[in-house]
Amino acid sequence: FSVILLSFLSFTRFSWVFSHDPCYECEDGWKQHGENCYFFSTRKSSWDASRTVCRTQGGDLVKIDSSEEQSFLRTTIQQITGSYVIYFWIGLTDSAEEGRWLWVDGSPLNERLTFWFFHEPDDWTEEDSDGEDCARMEPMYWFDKSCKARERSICEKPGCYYTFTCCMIF
Ligand SMILES: [Ca+2]
Ligand SMILES: [Ca+2]
Ligand SMILES: [Ca+2]
Repeated sequence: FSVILLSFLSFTRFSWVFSHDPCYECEDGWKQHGENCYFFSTRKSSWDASRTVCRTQGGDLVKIDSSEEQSFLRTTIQQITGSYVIYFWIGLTDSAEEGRWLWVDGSPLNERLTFWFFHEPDDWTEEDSDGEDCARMEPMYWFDKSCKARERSICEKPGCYYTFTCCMIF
């Protein structure tokens, strides 16, 4: 009987683990998606200042790794702000070399996974003679914008991994 019970328990545990990712948890105010946690800050600041805030919290500005992550961000922004036209900084910049877009971890932008709006990025110089070297999401599409502009921002960091509470008990 105990063997049957044990196999039942481990089956339940594994199906739960694979369908729900219960082993990752986020601090209050952060939203979980997969193994990562996201903070949607509605305080507006420059791209650099927003990045510093994310880093002091153990993360960085968000890096969008999949269409699925993009749609999670879009729907969450729409849910929390109730708005379909609202801008948030993301962790993408071409400030080191014009036209060469890099994520905050130094990796190059995958050209097959971009969500630029029509005609963007345009490095527009009307507002800032330095052009536009930082990316914001709107939340459906991406736009390049002067890094000095003040926007809301999204931070991302790995979730806390629970070995005891969620994985050992099950
Ligand atoms: Ca990511
Ligand atoms: Ca640029
Ligand atoms: Ca632009």
